[in-house]
Amino acid sequence: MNPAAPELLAGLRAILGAEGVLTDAADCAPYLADHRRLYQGRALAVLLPRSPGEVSQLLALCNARRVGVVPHGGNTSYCGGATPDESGRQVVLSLRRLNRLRSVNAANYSLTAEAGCVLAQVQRAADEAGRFFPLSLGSEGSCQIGGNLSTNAGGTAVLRYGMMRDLVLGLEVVLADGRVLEGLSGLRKDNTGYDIRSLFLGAEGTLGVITAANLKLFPQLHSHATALAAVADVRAAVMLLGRLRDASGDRVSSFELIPRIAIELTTRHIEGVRDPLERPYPWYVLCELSSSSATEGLDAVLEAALGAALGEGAVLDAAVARNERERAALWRVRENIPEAQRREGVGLKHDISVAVAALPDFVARAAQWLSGNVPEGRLIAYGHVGDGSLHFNLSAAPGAAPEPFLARADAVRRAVHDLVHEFGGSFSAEHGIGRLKVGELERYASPVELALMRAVKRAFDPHGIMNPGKVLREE
Ligand code: S2G
Ligand code: ZN
Repeated sequence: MNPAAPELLAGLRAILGAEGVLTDAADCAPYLADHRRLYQGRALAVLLPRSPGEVSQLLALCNARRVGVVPHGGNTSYCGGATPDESGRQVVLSLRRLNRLRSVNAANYSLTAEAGCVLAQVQRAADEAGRFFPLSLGSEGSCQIGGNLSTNAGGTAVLRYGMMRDLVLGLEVVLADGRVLEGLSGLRKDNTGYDIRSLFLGAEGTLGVITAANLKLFPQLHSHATALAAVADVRAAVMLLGRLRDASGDRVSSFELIPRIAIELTTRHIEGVRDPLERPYPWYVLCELSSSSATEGLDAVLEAALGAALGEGAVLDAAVARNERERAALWRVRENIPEAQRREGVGLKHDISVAVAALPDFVARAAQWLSGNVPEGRLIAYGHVGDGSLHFNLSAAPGAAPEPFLARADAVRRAVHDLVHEFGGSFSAEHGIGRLKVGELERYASPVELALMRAVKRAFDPHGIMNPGKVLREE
């Protein structure tokens, strides 16, 4: 432990109390490894502030001592964004105890939550106020609002409601030097100078610590129509999206691509999941219409649109949910794809996006490269077609040796990301950069973008204490 540590820890305990500073190895362990177990870090301490004031004081102290601070939310990052490095010189700042729901304003359609609030807690609070908070993720039972904001989370309702960036009315942020940006106004219109607050959304804790947010609420949904439609290929899926948007008065709230292999993996590995259709098809789409009106007859709209598509061969088969239980069963297939892939064995993940209309060509080109270069891999391309965003994952074929398959990871990542770049797409559609994709950002961001990002980082965090090594390499 470095010689200055005892004094620093004493200063931190004076701010946070003994219970707010963890140093015992067992207490710290849950904060030192990422969700995917890609990284195993070490920390001087794990800090648990209970108020923005405590965050302000601890950051001022760490900034003065040049001690790296790693903000930590629900630890559901796919890129190691909340895990300290191996030096043992950084502190982890957990927002877990900064979790008050400060206010719910139904008339203003807004809610103010502290960063440590779990997403499901915010969804419930909105519902109890007769409103709806639309961010929906598989990890909603454990991910925290601060992490959702810091990674600009997406999920399965982006098509209708946008990403987390689109759901924010205001932010409270503590800067590296302890100053507090008070920006929690519930205003929908405020054109007064630079949009400073937006810089913190998706910054992954590298510019400051988000301690609270004023979030947009929406009218509660009173009707859904949900179906799993079988299609021949990705092009048919994209065409079906347009068809349903037109037929429903743009009521499509989710539109998720599911390849045949994902049906096989979820029925194999996930308790209670069955194939919703009688026979296998190459591709499927889970589509959902929703409305805050109970009298729009969305079921009839969906059935008519799918019926017409079936008649023309644009859709090969379909299962329309007749009740809430069947709707939940269809969603269970989709939401368990990541877990089913994990249980199947070793895999490679790519979180990409291209223009929606370019998806068919991209998938065809990438699949062709993979079949020629990774014969032992099985493509699992699934996810948010409506946003042009796919989880372009590979699973090792049954019987394939894990090591040689994983040894191909760099070559596969390079080929997939270079192709995404050729299509003008993004190599990180949802999951951010964290530590895992720092090199990819340097490769694909333009020199102007990188120069501006570095200028912002220097301006907001001149001593580089905020989540060092994440998003941008340490200077
Ligand atoms: C999703 C999972 C990411 C992955 O949409 O379920 O973000 O690569 C994810 O499995
Ligand atoms: Zn996703």
